[in-house]
Amino acid sequence: MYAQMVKTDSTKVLSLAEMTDEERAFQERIDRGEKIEPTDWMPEGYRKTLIRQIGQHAHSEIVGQLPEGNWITRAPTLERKAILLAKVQDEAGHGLYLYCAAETLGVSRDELIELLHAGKMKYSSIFNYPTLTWADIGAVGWLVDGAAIMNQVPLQRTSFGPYSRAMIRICKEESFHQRQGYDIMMKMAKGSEAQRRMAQDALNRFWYPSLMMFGPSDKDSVHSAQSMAWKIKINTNDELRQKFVDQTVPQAEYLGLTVPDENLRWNEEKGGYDFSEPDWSEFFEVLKGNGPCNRERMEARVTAWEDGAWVRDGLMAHADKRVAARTAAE
Ligand code: FAQ
Repeated sequence: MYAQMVKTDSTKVLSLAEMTDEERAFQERIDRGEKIEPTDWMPEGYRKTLIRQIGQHAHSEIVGQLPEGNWITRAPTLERKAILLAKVQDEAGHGLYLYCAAETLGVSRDELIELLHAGKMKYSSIFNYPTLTWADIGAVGWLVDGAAIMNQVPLQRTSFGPYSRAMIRICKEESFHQRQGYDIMMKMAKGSEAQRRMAQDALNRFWYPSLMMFGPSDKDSVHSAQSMAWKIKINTNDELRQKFVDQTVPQAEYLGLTVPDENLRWNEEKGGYDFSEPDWSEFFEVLKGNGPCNRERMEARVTAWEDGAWVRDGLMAHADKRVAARTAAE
C-alpha cells in the first residue's frame, strides 16, 4: 500500500478521446472550475498525486519548524522571541491542516509520517540548509516564506476543495511571516556594518536554495503537465520562479543588498528579470538526501516522534476507556 501511494501515475496526460466516460466527466468538471470534494469520484492518479503533493507540503511545514526553532532561545529580544515562537507554531498548524486535507483522500497521518521517516516521501529541499546566524531567520521569513506564498496563492484555486480551503488560511499567515522576515532584514541591513554584512551573507546563502523551492525547470518537471490539467497545480515551476525573482529583486534593492547573481538584468522585452538558474545538480543531491542537513533533520523528526509515543499512547488509552464506558452505559 505504501509503495502504491509513493509511486504516482500522474505523468501521462490523456486526451479527452482516450478517457473513459467517468474520466471525461471528471475532467469536464475540472475544466468548468468546479471543486472536487472527498466523496466525489476521482481517478486514482488524481488521488495519488494529491496525496503526494499535500503530504509533501505538510511534511515541509513540520520539518520547516526546525531551522527556525533552532533560534527561538537565541532571538535577540523578548519581542523577536515571541514573534518567532508564534511563527513556528503557525507552521505546526499548517502541517496539521494539510495532514487533515490529505486524510480526506483515505490516507492517515500516521501512514504519511511513517513514509516520511522511511525516506519514501519528500519535504521541501530548502529545509536541508542550516540557519547559521540571526540574519538567516530574516532571510527565511523574507525569501522562504516569500517563495512559499508565491507558490501557494494560486493553490487557493486548486481543484481539490479541502486543499484549496486550507490554503486560504495558510496564505494569510504566510504573509505575516514574510513581513516579519523582511522586518528583521531591514533592521539588519540598516544596522551596524557587521549586521549589514550578516544580512548580505544570509541573502547570498538563501537566494539559490529559495529559487529551488519552485521545483526543477519545466523541461525536467515530471508532474506539471498532468497536475496542471487536473488543476492540482495552477502554474509551472518556471513561471512562479520568474514571478518570485521579479518581486524580490526590488525588495533587495530597497534593503541596499545585492542579489548574488552577476547575470541578473531587467529584460524590457519580456517585462521581467533575466537571472541565473540554480545549480540543479545540487538540488538533485539534496533530494537524494545529501544536502547539508538532511540527516540531522530526519533524526530530529524521528526522535520527536519516538519521544512523543507515550503521549499518543496515553491519549489513545484514555479514548479507549471513554469508548468502553460509553458502550457499557448503552
Ligand atoms: N523540494 O514534477 P515536479 C513552506 C520533487 S512550504 C523537494 O516539478 P511537482 C512553508 C517533486 O516532489 C514549502 N522535492 O513536482 C514554510 C518530484 O518528486 P517525486 C513546500 C521537490 O510536485 C516556510 C520531483 O521533484 N511547499 O515553505 C522540490 O509537480 C518557512 C519532480 O518535480 C509545497 O509543498 C523541492 N523544492 O512540483 C515552513 C507547495 N521540487 O514526488 C516553515 C505544494 C520538486 O516525483 C518555514 N507543492 N520536488 O518523487 C507544489 O506546489 C509542488 O509539489 C512543487 C513541485 C512545485 C514543490
